[in-house]
Formats: sequence, structure tokens, C-alpha cells
Amino acid sequence: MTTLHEYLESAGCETDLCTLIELIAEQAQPIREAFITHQAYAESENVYGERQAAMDTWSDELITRVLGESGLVRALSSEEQDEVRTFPGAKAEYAVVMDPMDGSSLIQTNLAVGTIVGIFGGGDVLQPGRDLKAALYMLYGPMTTLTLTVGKGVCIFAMDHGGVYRLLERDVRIPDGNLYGTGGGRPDWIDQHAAFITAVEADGAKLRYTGSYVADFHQILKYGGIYCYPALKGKPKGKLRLLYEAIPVGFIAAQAGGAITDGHIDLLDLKPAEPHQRTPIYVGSMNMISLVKETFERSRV
Ligand code: AFP
Repeated sequence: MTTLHEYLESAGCETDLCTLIELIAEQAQPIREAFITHQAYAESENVYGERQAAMDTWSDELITRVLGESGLVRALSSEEQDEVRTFPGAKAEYAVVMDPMDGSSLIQTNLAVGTIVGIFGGGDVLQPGRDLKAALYMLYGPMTTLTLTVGKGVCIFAMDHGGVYRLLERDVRIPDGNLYGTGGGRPDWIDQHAAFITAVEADGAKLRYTGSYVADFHQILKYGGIYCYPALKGKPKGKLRLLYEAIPVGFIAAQAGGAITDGHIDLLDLKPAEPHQRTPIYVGSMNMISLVKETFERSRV
């Protein structure tokens, strides 16, 4: 089976980008080994005022250190750090955005969680998602998988017992489907979201929601459907972050024939104004994204 390194070479990836992707991907091993001794919460909070799980900070420090020492990264912005980190001495100009441990509140329940990463060129983290050079997520479930795009379609790899990523699937396409997951409580949903959920439930959609965005999205990538974290009454921007969660996963979705929207625009066209801005998220199959946009459009007239 093709290895990650062989795939990247065959994809004509820039050498430094190949090295950077492999460096990030291989952190899955130490991260996976750290779960058992870092299940609880740290004593700290992130910039959003959310309690940080021990693995939030542990994985953030690991990846930040490794990338800072690599000489390949000019700037790094993490969901778990208030400020953008810069590495002026870097020989390359990649800018990395990341959620180092998405779903971390689930670690002690042994549900799948993951690391989400986007890689820009040009040393600037505040770019529209459409300008990404690569996007990936490692998913720590029954397998350790790496879902990756370098702008030439989406591939899924699984790590073997020797720590080598082996290609499971290339040119992944999101099928039309009827799975849906949604955050927020029904009483807090804005009217447009409530109307969308009512419509998909009437069409027989099945609820699949674990509380881990990256795991829930991966199921959508495979089986089709939609993941939603909507605007809520009193929280018009919802919960998830544009830079660390929407943009990298949205880029993967688009490369697999799906899309990501806030109900109005394609979120890959939105240039972040500041690193920690939130956004409502609808990401998944085109059949579902089209219905979201129609629902929001109808409510405008
Ligand atoms: P944690 O990383 O704090 O577990 O939050 C996970 C998350 O950002 C995303 O992965 C989930 O889909 C969403 O939050 C779950 O939020 P709710 O608990 O409000 O449903």
C-alpha cells in the first residue's frame, strides 16, 4: 500500500511542504500515547473562556515546539493560544493554523477526537480558506487516520503498527446523504436553523452527533450528510472557529465535492478579520448545503 511519503512525492508536492505535512502527521503517535496520562482538565482556560483539557495544552505545546524547531513555519495560530506565534528565522514561509485537539472533552469517554491543521503559504495566517496549500486532520479512533488534501483531491491514510501511514482511499468524494449532526439546543436555534432541521427530519434524515466535530465530519465525508453548528439566539456566530475548524475542514470538504457555508456565503471565500473569530458552520454534501442555502434564502424574502 502506498505510503504518505510516496503519495506526496507522486502528487508533485513542494519538498518543504511534504516535509511539513509528514512532520505534523507523525505527531499522531506521541499524541495517541499521551491520552492515557492526560485525560483530565488542566487548570487553565483558553481565550474563549473554555476550560482546557490536559490534552488541549499538551498537544498544542508538542506541535508548536516541533513546528517552531522545523525552520519550515513562519507563523502559527492555534485555537489554544491567544496570540499568533512567529518564527522569524524560518527558511520557509508556511503559516499554520490548527486546533490541536478537537473534541477534547470526550477523551475521558474514549470517543474519537482529532487534530485539525491548515497550511498557507506566504507567512500570513489570516487568509481565506480557498488559498490553503494543504489541509489535514488526524483522527484518533479505532484506527489512527490522516485525511489530507494538497489541493489535488482528498486522501485517507491509516497508520500501521510500524507508525507508517498507508493509503486507504484516494480521490474521496462526499456522496449525497441524509446523516445530520447539529450543535446547540433546539430552544436556542435561530428560526432558519430550526426550519432546516425540521425539513431534513421530514425527509427521513438520521441524527449522528458525538460532540466531536472532526469525528462527525469524517462520518459525513464517508457516508454523506451534514454537520451543523448554527448561530444560536444570543450567539449569532455560534461556537466553532473560522480559522481553526471551518477553514481546514471546509477545504477538505470542497476538495471532495462538498461545501461549507454559514447559511449565506461559502466560508472558503471569507478572509478572517482576526484569528479567534467564530462562525456558524454547515459542512457536508452538496444536496444538504443546497437545502441550507435555500432555507436561509427563503427566510430573507
Ligand atoms: P471540545 O473540544 O471542548 O470538546 O468542543 C468540541 C467542539 O468544538 C466540536 O468538536 C463539537 O462538535 C462541539 O464543540 C460540541 O459542542 P456542544 O457540546 O455544544 O454540542
